[in-house]
Amino acid sequence: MSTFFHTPIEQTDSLIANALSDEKSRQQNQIELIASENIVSRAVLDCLGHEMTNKTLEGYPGSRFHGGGRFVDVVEQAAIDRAKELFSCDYANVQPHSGSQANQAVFFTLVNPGDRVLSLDLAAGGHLSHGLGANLSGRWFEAHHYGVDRETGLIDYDRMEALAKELKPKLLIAGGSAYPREIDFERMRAIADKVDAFFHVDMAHFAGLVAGGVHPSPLSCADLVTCTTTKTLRGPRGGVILSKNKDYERKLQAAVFPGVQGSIHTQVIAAKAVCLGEALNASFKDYARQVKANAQVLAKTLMSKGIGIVSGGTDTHIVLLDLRGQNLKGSQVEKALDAADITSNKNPIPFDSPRPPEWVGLRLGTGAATTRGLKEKEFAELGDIIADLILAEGEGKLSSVVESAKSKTSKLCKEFPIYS
Ligand code: DSN
Repeated sequence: MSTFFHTPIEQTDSLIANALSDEKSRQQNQIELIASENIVSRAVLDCLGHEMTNKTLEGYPGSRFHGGGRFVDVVEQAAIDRAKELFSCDYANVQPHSGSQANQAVFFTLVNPGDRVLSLDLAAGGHLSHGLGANLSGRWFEAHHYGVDRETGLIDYDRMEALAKELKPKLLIAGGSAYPREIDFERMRAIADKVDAFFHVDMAHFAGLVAGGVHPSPLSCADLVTCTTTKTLRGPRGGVILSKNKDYERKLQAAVFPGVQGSIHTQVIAAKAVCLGEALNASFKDYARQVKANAQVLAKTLMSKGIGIVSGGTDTHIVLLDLRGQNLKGSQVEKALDAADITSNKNPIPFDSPRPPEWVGLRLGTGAATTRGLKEKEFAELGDIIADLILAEGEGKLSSVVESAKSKTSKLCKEFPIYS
């Protein structure tokens, strides 16, 4: 049995070991621009591969359904305390296995099946767990959507208010996956109050910017706030629920467990505690400021080369490209960038087709490459590389620029190594 406890994966499962090794090399040798990704610290990785994964526990610190939980209690309590300190709030639940499950727990707490909810349209940057028909949230709740202004790409708050007055939703939701601008939380709170709705903010994407003090916090406006610890917060995959006060504490605790989940992912909660601790360090503010500055340089560089940017810029880490000017689909450009070792994802732009192959947007994000150490100079260079690839692809001449783009990307990867 001793081999079972000590033999490394390279000697037990070559298929998976090789895929793990290839994935690590891919990350080392590609510039990651997917907005929902980041690069976690060694300390976060140490938690994710730790023996704590063996521990089964249900319930909350000090009140568990299984024995032997005293060290996990230390970890979970630290994660809760750090989340509360980081976001200046009185309630935090760090158990949700994902952002979607955190959102499910919010639905469970605030509304009943069949109730109306009003959230950002998916094509305008919303998230599938906010009422998409194919998602449980859209099956169990009557979801309606507000959108953005066709000209400016900014949320149309007047239309949102008119819709809220007409539909009288029980829940108004802010946030999503691809809206690049700051959201007017105060205006949304006022709209929710006018129709007696709850107000939920899903800050999964920009939580790290809030933590770093470069984005307004929704905590004082929203009834409940959810986020992931992935993305700009730069931690493990998983969700968190936050509230400024303890008004919903009892309901939320029960909504997460046993409402939507059973036992916790103990090793992930340890990793969440570590990432929240890292975000409390002064250096995290520098990182957050740099993420935003890099996104602004990237957007400006691309615009200067004639590439359309939804809303004409960004206030966050997200830069959403509108490829109609080059007559290209997002999937084509995703592939063109991949050929030069730059990772991105096709995305709808506002009013886009519901069919992914027809989407004419591409979403970029600056979190991961900022963690890697790239600053304004390198993001301007990346903007030039990306623009060259897009313009060449639009003219059917991609092969003429790929090799040179690839060697520039490779140089950046070598200059800013990860996990080496
Ligand atoms: N919502 C997906 C994204 O933004 O890419 C995954 O988190």
